[in-house]
Amino acid sequence: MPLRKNSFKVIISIILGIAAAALLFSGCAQTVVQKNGRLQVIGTQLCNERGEPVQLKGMSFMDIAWFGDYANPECFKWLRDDWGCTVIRAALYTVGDGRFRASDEEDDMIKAVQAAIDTGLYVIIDWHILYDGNPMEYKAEAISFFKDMAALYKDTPNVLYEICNEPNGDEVTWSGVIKPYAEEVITEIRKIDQYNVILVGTPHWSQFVDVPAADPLDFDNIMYVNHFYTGTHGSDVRNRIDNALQAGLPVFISEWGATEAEQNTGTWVFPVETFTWLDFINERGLSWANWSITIRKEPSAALKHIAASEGGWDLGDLTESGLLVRSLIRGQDTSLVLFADSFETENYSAGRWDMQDATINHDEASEGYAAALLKKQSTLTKTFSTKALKNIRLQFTYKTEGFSAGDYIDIEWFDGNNWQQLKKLEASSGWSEHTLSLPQQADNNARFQLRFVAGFSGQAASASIDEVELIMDRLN
Ligand code: IDC
Repeated sequence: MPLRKNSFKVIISIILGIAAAALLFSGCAQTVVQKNGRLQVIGTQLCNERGEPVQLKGMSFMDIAWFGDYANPECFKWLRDDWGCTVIRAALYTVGDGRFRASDEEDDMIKAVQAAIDTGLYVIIDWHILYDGNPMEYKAEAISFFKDMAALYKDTPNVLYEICNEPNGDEVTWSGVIKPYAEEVITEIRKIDQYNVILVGTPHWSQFVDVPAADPLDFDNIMYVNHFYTGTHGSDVRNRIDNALQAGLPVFISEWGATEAEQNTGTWVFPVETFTWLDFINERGLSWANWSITIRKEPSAALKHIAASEGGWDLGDLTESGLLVRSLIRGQDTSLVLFADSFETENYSAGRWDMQDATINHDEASEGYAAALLKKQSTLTKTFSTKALKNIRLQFTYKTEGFSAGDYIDIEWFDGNNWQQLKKLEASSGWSEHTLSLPQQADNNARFQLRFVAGFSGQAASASIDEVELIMDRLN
């Protein structure tokens, strides 16, 4: 009897084990692909297989060849479950390191697509032309690549093809170059895969999305691509999107950034302009992918270099862009954590602190392996526009050592003209966590700053600050 009971138990646990493994990547609920099946384009609208409108939201990878480590099922699962992504764009640069290289990297694409299939996400196979602004330059390679992809994925509803990221250059006109290129490539794809949606780049780095209206493509399930960067592009580009839609062109935003298009290091994110843009595209039900999942040190990178390739990121692993975009994908208007830093990245620009005599403490940390260290006369300052934001909360943890009577840390904020005191912190021998609410004058303030100031009488005193977050709500 005990034996039978045990083998019964073993069988049950094997069955449960298999079921658990199957559920790990699909999750309990239906995935977006299970729910919607094969996509189709009806009028200007992306629809599911029942003809109901769908809006996909998600992240573009910067380069699956360089950052392919992150294109794995665990990472995609995190992007799906924590961020709410329904689409991943796998960018494969045609030219990189000064040479044509896409054909060598088909395996990276296949791996990325498989990770999306395993996690039930839609995935865009992006032929990422950029330096090679004329798609005709590697047309033969593009055709061979997309024939391979179509043969592999013709029966896979997860897949969308993007055949030329950003055509650019004066001679690269719609009717003269891009349309003839698209006709050839689409014809070859359609011989193999008759249904999966195909995205077509438009002139001038995919900003002139209305230009094809005068001379559209004659295929089904085609969408025209628009790209924008909220720190660079404004109402001109939005008007072109509206013109395109009014002329009956389906539009897909396969890449947008909450930063400037050029990856300059001035202002990193543009929350106000980003809200304006995202309201605009969400009102029109347009699908989108944000640039980008990468740990590269650049404003549009969503991840700091400490972010593990398997996901599981805490907010301190995300850059300002990553934090803002995550909240947008999740559809959050309140309790937005728009800045989170735990100093693991030292002077890595993602934290962008102004540290006057403050340093990094590697011996003490509330979590991780580093914190900011204040000594006599040091300050730690963060500048962060709160435009279009309200109810600013500051969260942090701190610990002191060697304080004499009268030593303190001042927390101050800048109202645009003067520094105001928020709180005076006393000695604390253990880590002590705080959330402080800022007064209303801190709302909607383009010149907002925040600082920790060491009010220490001698060199013996020090304070460590860690896990700093700024939390806020949208104003409107
Ligand atoms: C940028 C990357 C950057 C890289 C550069 C060239 O962020 O790390 O050095 O490409 O490879 C685009 C392009 C996209 C750009 C992005 C940001 O589609 O490839 O990525 N951008 O500059 N169009 C407008 C902006």
